[in-house]
Amino acid sequence: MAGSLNRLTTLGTKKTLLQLFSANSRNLFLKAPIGQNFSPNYRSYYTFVTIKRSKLFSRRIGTFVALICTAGGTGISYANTLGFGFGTGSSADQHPPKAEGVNVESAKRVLTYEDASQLRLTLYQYQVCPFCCKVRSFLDFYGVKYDIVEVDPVMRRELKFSEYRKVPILVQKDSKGNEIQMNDSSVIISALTTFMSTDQKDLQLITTYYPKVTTESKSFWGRKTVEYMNRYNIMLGKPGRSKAENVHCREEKKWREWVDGVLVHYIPPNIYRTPTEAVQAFDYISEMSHYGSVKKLFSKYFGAAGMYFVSKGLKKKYELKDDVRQSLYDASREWMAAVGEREFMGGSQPNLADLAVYGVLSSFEGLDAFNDMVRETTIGPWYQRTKQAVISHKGSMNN
Ligand SMILES: N[C@@H](CCC(=O)N[C@@H](CS)C(=O)NCC(=O)O)C(=O)O
Repeated sequence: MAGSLNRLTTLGTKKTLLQLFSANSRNLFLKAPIGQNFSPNYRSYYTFVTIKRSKLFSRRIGTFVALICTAGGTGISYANTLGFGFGTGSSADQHPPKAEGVNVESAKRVLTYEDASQLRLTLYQYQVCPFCCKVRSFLDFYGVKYDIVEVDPVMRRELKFSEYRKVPILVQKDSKGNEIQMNDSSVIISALTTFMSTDQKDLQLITTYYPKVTTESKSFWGRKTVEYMNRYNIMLGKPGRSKAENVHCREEKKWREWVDGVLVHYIPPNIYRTPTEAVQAFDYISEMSHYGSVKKLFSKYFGAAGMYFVSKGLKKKYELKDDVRQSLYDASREWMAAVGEREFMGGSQPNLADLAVYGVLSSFEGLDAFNDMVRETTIGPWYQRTKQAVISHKGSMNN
């Protein structure tokens, strides 16, 4: 099956951003061409799709403004992501008690050929958003094919079809052209897991199990906050799980909540810890997001400067230690203590908690914060095992 997969082969954005913004530009933010072979070294299992853009700005002055906005916007979107509160809130801030370390295999969830043939998925994402990385790690592990639309973090025009203004969004298009939209990384993962592991194959119906709750934010910016109920619940429909399976499900759910409520908030204060690290992080973000050279330069300095200061606020908000690395190390150690002697928390294969922790950590793999964490804790071997399982689609029906 691997041979038939599409993947991103080269970075298709050859024009500079100045050219792209010039009066004659018709297709802004062209994405990469489509290749045919899957490389196990490449992290994901997808095809980039091209979004046609109408002219955004016709004058070069627009370029300058747009670049500054992009840098700032990337930072603000990322800060919003992680609950800094530019009009959005975060959920699941509960710190779970220590896991019992249950020694039971997670029930094998497999995507059958029949299920897979029903799925035509498109992921709207930012390449380095931890929540998007989490969804990709899930899809890749199960060998689910999907297209990717990289969203521009400032204009977010690619999301204009949706009321929900965050990424990831996963859209399923059935053979009749009906579209089903799934929002929120954890809802996406829970809904697809429900689809895979039960007789319920009506994805539209499954999404109704995760109803939207909108609350008015009390913040100065006063925007509405959208949350989804049951987001960590797999809807099995019928009882009859063994006691051990129930314990396993509770453990898996608790640690998935921990990822969104705790772990993810430790990332920005660590990757933007010093001005040098902030520049390194923005270099990485622009590289991974395939920014053009001018956009890269602006995002590197404006974005890095902005996020350096924003991350100080996040450090305070989420009560990280003075030396923020220590909080990251504590989190890694806590996770490894929960995994215990097991190969994965899920036993001999990753469960949804393994995939969530891996996905979120993979968003800053290679940066100083990541390397320090691997050096100072025992998380490295587990991380590599999980990565291997994800990139080789260990959860797919072929394995
Ligand atoms: N709870 C959501 C959080 C998603 C999120 O915050 N995404 C960020 C990008 S990493 C975003 O779209 N931020 C834009 C904004 O908040 O305006 C999830 O798990 O998917």
